[in-house]
Amino acid sequence: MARVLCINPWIYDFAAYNMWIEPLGLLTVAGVLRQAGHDVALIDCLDRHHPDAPAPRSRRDAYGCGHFTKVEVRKPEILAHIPRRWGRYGLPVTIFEKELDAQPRPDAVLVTSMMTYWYPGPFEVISRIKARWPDVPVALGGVYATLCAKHAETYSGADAVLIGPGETQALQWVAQVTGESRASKFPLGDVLPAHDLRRPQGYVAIQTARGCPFHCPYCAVHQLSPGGFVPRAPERVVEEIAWCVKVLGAHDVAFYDDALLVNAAQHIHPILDGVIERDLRVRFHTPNGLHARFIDQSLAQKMRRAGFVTIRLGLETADPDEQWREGGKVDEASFAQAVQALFAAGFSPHEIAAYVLIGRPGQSVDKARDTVAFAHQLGIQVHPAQFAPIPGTVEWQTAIAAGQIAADADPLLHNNSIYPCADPWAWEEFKQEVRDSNHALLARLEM
Ligand code: B12
Ligand code: SF4
Repeated sequence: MARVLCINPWIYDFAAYNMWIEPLGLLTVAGVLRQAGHDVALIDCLDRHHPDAPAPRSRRDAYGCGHFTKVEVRKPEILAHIPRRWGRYGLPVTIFEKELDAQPRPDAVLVTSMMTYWYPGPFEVISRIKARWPDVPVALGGVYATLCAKHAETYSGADAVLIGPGETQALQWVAQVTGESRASKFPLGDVLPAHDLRRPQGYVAIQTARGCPFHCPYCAVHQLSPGGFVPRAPERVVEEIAWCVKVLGAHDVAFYDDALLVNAAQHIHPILDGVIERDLRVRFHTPNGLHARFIDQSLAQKMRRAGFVTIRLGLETADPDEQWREGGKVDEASFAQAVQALFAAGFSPHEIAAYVLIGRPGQSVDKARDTVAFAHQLGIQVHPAQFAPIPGTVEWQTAIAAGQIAADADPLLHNNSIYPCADPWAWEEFKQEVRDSNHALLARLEM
């Protein structure tokens, strides 16, 4: 048995808010190592409920979301021109070091990474681990490690950068560096993520399927899930939700799926039937946009009964030509029908919003205004989602060809908050317009 320490790093950014953040990839890998017989521990730098360093609370926190503690730090040179403060979000460094003091020397350390432009967090963790235990092997995995593998291999200081899904790789790597070879006792897709390693946050993230059958030009899902779209067995998903609710005390569940509603009859319907039959009192949230075209009357009603309260629909654009070019995953008619079905099922305009992607290479602000007007006509709010160029995608190539980003750009420049491919002023003004018109819409609907 090897002693494996897993670490979820801090976020370094201009802004960060906890919207049901969970290091689900790391917990999945931890679950696999644990059931194979290794001794696994977690340090979560984004733990908002740490007893010695609770994160700030505000009256607007809802459903387990909220702010992280922020410490302002000097901006990296490459971001010096951005007139915003940069900082480290999460546990104070002193608390992190105390957490390390409390750990016996591990045989191996696993560090995860999320957004490509958040790499300073993993780097900081790795350098602190190496300063304390120079001989303990450290592996880095996750989204940044996969999408920017060369950068990670060159600069992270990790002994190994493991690319892509980590279940098998982590088992093999731990065996290789510790000599402790353990086989998984169950099929890997059947092992539940180790949600219990995290201090209860009131919510959990659940993923019911890997990958996505669509091919949007700006999305990296096919690099991250090279095995294609792989749904889990609905009964295993219900079991996981039941465990999180009954044993871990979760009240809120955020779906991390890329395509939650695809094959609805075989997938989301039986999952929600299971939730309703087992009377799991929980609220569901979809911070990742849903595909509106799969929402009909019966699904909308079931979503309502099962406890959905945060519904985000991917709209991206209401322009039919652009929709067609994007692969036709959404069109005006099916979007409008979905919204009507949700309202008919009893959802309120406070619970539903459309994501509209902004700041894409060459995108017109006027067309985005039309998209907003379309959503508002249907009676739903709009949440602008700022575009982040992702290496390896079609849109990344477009941005390079337009001279908006260099092929070897520092990943800090992928940050969606700095509008890497567009004029920040135009889109910030647009965002303010959207905020104002959202308020006007809600005020009108409440009259
Ligand atoms: C859930 C999610 C979110 C959540 C937050 C998640 C979080 N924990 O922070 C929310 C909804 C808040 C979010 C927001 C955004 N997101 Co997002 N998100 C995702 C999503 C759908 C799933 C990630 C996930 O948890 N998957 C489930 C786990 C099981 O998979 P995993 O993390 O990859 O882990 C596996 C492997 O990576 C590996 N692994 C992981 N850790 C480790 C560690 C070791 C040691 C090893 C060996 C292996 C390993 O093994 C795991 C199991 O196989 C991904 C897409 C995707 N399919 O990955 C996009 C994705 C990460 N998001 C993306 C984007 C663009 C955004 C937004 C910018 C969207 C927007 N415009 O608003 C915002 C940015 C937020 C911000 N503040 O900057 C991009 C990445 C952008 C980038 N440059 O990095 C992705 C890839 C989607 C895409 N369009 O391609 N997101
Ligand atoms: S539908 Fe969503 S997850 Fe699927 S390819 Fe498009 S953006 Fe990516």
